Amino acid sequence: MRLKLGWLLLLGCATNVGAAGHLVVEQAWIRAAPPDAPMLAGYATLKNDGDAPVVVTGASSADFGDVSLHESFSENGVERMRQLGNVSIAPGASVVFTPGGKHFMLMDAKRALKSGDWVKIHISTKSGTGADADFVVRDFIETSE
Ligand SMILES: [Cu+2]
Repeated sequence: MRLKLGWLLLLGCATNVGAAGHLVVEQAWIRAAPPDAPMLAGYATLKNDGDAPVVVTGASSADFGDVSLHESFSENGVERMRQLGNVSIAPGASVVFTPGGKHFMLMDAKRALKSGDWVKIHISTKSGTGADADFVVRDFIETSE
């Protein structure tokens, strides 16, 4: 632990001495959709490899007029979605955004996106600088995990 903190200070990553959260975005992708789709959905694993909680407050992208955090749920057998509030991630924990659950709702696309394209999305956090992530556009592959 002492060694790790030492490294942080050495690299100048820590803006204040002490515990800090650190957001890492993995396996980020956007589900490919027909060109006339009114919205797209993005998914990723958000990991906190810092030693304080990370609170995700929102997201934005130059490629979309609006990006928000959503969660799908089913109510009386009907699939619906709602706006998510802040998403808190404990140190060492991950939150998975995945089809049927949490997702990034991407509205008002500024350009046509097809399978294989990349989109940069900024994920904002309450303290700190957040994270920039590259999302690849691809078809949904059903996995049996
Ligand atoms: Cu949604």
